[in-house]
Amino acid sequence: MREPLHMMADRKDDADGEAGVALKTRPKTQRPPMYKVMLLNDDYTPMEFVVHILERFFGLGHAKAFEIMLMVHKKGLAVVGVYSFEVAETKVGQVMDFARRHQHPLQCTMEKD
Ligand code: TYC
Repeated sequence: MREPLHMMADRKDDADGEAGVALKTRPKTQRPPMYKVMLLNDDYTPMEFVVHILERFFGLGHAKAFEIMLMVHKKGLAVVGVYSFEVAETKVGQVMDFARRHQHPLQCTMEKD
């Protein structure tokens, strides 16, 4: 049976017989913030082009890419992945560049998860 923390506070480390120092001091581990990358629907970008983008830049298989493209088409937008800031920024840049080079108005954005 463990005793309340306030009673253990002024005793020597192992007085409770648990040698529990490492477990009791639990420093807050900081995880980096994550970012959702989203595709937005529009009326002009061809469906196959969006599927190609999802395969090429997000590593999705064809079936999954098609499914997410359809979700964007129907709902207006969808999250296509969640990444660290730098990776998310790179993906957004790659998609926007590729769409612009092919003269499609496709929009890709990111926001904090
Ligand atoms: N709505 C487009 C069309 O009907 C297809 C589309 C899907 C466009 C997803 C953008 O992010 C998008 N051709």
